[in-house]
Amino acid sequence: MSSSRAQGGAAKTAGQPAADAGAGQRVTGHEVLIGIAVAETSNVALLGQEEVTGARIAERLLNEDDGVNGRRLRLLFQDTGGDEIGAINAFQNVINAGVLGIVGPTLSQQAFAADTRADAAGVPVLGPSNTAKGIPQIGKFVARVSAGVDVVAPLAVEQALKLNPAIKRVAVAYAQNDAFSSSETKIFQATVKKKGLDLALVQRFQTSDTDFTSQVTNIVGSRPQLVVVSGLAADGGNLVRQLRELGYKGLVIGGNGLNTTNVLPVCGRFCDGILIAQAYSPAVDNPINKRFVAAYSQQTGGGQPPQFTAQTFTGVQVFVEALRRLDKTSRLETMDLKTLRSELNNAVLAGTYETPLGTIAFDPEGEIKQEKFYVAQIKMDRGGKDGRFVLIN
Ligand code: 1QQ
Repeated sequence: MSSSRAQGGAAKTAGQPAADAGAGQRVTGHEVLIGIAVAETSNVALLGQEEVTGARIAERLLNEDDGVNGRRLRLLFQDTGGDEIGAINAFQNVINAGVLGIVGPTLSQQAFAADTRADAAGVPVLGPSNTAKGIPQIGKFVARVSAGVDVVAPLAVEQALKLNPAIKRVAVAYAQNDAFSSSETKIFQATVKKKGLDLALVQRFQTSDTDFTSQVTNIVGSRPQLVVVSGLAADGGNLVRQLRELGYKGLVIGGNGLNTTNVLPVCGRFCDGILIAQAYSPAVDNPINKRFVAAYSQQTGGGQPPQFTAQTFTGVQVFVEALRRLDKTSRLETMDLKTLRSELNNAVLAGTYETPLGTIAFDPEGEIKQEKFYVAQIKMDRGGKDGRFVLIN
């Protein structure tokens, strides 16, 4: 395995990257280093583990394709854990280790804290799963391959209305201590109103909550025909389970924080029917997605790649393709690290990429331009233990 691990755990404090980080250093040793700073531990690892898988597959396939014009791609993994301080430390560790760019972190909540540090140090960041409003605007060095809540979330509401055109009353619930959940719920609430539906209740919770008795009692009391949950996988899954246990029978939409099969053990048979909008389909018909799907399937004994795996693969791919292009106009070894990071950032934003997400590009602020989105519904097996995300549009 060619990937490696930065020194020091997520909890250890790394040195602050200097404002002139990388000045004087150069790419040497026929190797190109990219940092992967995502949640490998904590509750957020329910989402982050799928990202590690995507990065590893990208490293393998891109090296099979001659790496960066003959140089080996090496990924430097650093666990962020689930919070802001872990993300800041992980970013600082990989920056100090000399990465050219960073794919990470897992949560928008972490990105608002850590991306500012990378931006100040002049290190390009590609957010693999940072969908809150305002992420690309953090700074010039911050872009994302994860389409924002404003373009993705409304599709789930439209799908719910197709499945049940009689829906009139809607309750939304969101984790008020999480930046992504607070951002996504705004889009859901605006969509509900735009569709002429009645927003019967806005219920708050915390990502650390495990007992949702009072929240689900309020929700059921508001007599909704659709419940929309913006939270993360553990809390969101628990809320849905307790909502069903209390007898709610209508449709449920889960936001991007529930967008993983790791939610299935949390809500079990009560996950059945949850609608979740998707920025990825394994059926995308291009050569790179076919290779990606085959590699994932081989690795997992026949599984289909989930969205976060595809987005993280795409983040690594974008850096590598931008570096290949840049190298052809200015050889990487001729630039010092500071210049190279800055030129890489420009190259990332200038390119168009054929990826597992389809054809993508970026606007000048670093927002992804992506063409197609989907909606999946969770189908649980009879036993209620295993299940699948089935694309329904
Ligand atoms: C964000 C997200 C997360 C729920 C993805 C893991 O979309 O924090 O922006």
